[in-house]
This record gives sequence, structure tokens and C-alpha cells, in this order.
Amino acid sequence: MTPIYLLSCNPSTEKQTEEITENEESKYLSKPLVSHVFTADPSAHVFNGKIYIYPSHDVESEIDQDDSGAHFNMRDYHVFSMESIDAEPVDHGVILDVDDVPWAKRQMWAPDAAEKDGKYYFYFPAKDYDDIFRIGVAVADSPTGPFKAEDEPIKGSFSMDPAVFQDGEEYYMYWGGIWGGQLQKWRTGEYVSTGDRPYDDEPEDDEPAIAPMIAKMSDDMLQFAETPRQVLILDKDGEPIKAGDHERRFFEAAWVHKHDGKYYFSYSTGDTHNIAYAIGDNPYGPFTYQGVILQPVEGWTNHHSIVKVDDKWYIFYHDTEISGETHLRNIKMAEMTHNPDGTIQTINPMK
Ligand code: FUB
Repeated sequence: MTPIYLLSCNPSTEKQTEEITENEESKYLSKPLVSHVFTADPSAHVFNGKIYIYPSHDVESEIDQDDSGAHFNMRDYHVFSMESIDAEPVDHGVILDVDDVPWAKRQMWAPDAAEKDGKYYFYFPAKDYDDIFRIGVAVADSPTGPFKAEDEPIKGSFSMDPAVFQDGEEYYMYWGGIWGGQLQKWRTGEYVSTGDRPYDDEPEDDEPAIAPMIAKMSDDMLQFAETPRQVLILDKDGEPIKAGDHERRFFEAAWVHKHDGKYYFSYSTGDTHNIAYAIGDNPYGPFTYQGVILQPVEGWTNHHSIVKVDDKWYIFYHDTEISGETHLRNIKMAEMTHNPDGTIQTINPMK
């Protein structure tokens, strides 16, 4: 019986090394991909035939947990690569630190990356010195960096969770998240905050839910090429999903993949903890709600990416298996299947 050791991610958390024996039945569908640092919000891509994962880097901090996610107080990012889908991820170290971004003050949340003409673009949200989330970009000649951040955030950017989708020659950024992600404070087009509770500034339950955002990227990938638009998520009767429909409404963690000519917009439903999806005919939508891809994971947040590797689809996600703490997460991966009719088989991360 060979022991498997799950090592503490962060010595400061004083977690004990845990010994699990192989004859213990795991309740989880998948194993943590990384265990020497805490990782979350994995954005996976295949660049030049190799898998790269751009996650958040969770850390312990002295900040108390609250509904705005202040305890997610991350300050830098690592990048990981995998030679194949079964390989151990390799940690390429820190690719960007908050101190290297002139406009950013704190909370380096879920990032993404894109490749264009041999250059790599790393997109990341952070709060600026007015405590407003903006989205920045850093550029490198290699997928593993070193990345150099632009001096200013992307003009007209706000909220968080950027995800960049390539459709032929065009690239689109999707973004946004409510509550701590502040998207509800931008309903007028300006930042308006009428209260400190994260759900202040939300629409009434019977009004359309707050929509995620999309903009085409400029040729140099550093700015939006157009005024950002809202992404509509409709029910099967063509009606916008309502704000009170917490099982189905958009909360955060936008991602888009394309399969058989259709565009799949997937996202977290936040306080109901699902990764849901909706299908559309073009990158702008509207997208029609279909169902759940990934049921709730252990931990409050659920955040994913979807990538095709060697003709199979995979969902990268996270949970809190190693730490048991909501803000100290570990990334995972599972195979994902499209049915012949285009719907996606629901995955239970707890088996
Ligand atoms: O990691 C910080 C935040 O938690 C992300 O930006 C959200 O999507 C949620 O996973």
C-alpha cells in the first residue's frame, strides 16, 4: 500500500501533511493538479501543442471573510504547463506581481491569456487605488513570460473575470461578476455605489438579471476595439433570465468555447454554485440557457475553463479539497462530453 502525500500549499497556514492511503475511497471525481501552492480559477489553453494553465494564486491573508470576497486577497500569478493531459503540471513561477502593475492596488483575481502572432497576452483584474476593479493586460514573447504590464488598465474596462475567446482572426473579451465583482454598480454606465452590501445595486427579482459584458479586442490586443456590449442570456421562451432566478442567472466566471459551429457561453451562478451554460449562434449572443455543466464543488466559488486537447474536451475547475478553506483552493480537471444534440453532460465533481 503506497502512501500518497498531499502537501500543505502554504507553510503559513500551518496545515499538516496529510497521508492518504490508496485503499481509501476518494469522494472527489478528480485529484488536485497542483499542491505546493494554492491555485484557483484555471484558464487553460493549448499554445503550440502544449497545455498552459493560467490560474489565480490563492494566499492566506489577515483579511476577514465577507460577501464581497475581500479575503480573496491575491497579489501575484503563476503559470503552469502540461506536456499532455495526463502529465504533471510544471510550475513556471511568478509571471506577474501586483507591485509590477502601476495602477493595481490589490486583489489579483481570475486571469486569462491569449496568443496572437507569436505574442502572449495575459489579462487580469485588480482593484485600482479607488478600490474599483479594472482589467489590465501584460505582454510576453513566451507563454510562460516574463510578462510586462501596461501602465494603465484597458480603457473602459471595469469589473473582473476576463476571458478572451479567439474566433478565427478575431478575439473577444467576455467579463464581469456581480457582488464583490462590482458589475451591479455599473448599471448606468458609470460606477454608482449606493451601499456597502454586495447585493446593493442589484435589479429587482422580476427584472432582467445583470448581463456579462463583451467587446472585440483591438488588433494590438491591448484595448477594446468597440464600446462594450451586454451579453444576453435567455430562457427557452426567449425571455431574459431574471435577477431573482439564482439557479440560472449569471454571477461570474464567463468562458466561451465553440463546438460544431455553435458558441457555448458558460459561467458560474455564484450563490447557487453551478457552472451553467447557454448556446448561441455568434460570439455576441444572445445565448439560450441549456443547463448545468458542473455541479457545486467543495467551497463557495465555482470557476472553470473549457479546452479541447487531442479531440477531447476538458473542463478545468477548482475546489477546496486540500485546505478546506473557501479562499485557499486547488485546481482540478475532468473530461467533458457533448451529446450528439449539442448539449453537455452534467458533471458531478463529488462523483
Ligand atoms: O478568485 C477570486 C474570484 O473568486 C474569482 O475572480 C471569481 O470568479 C471566484 O472564483
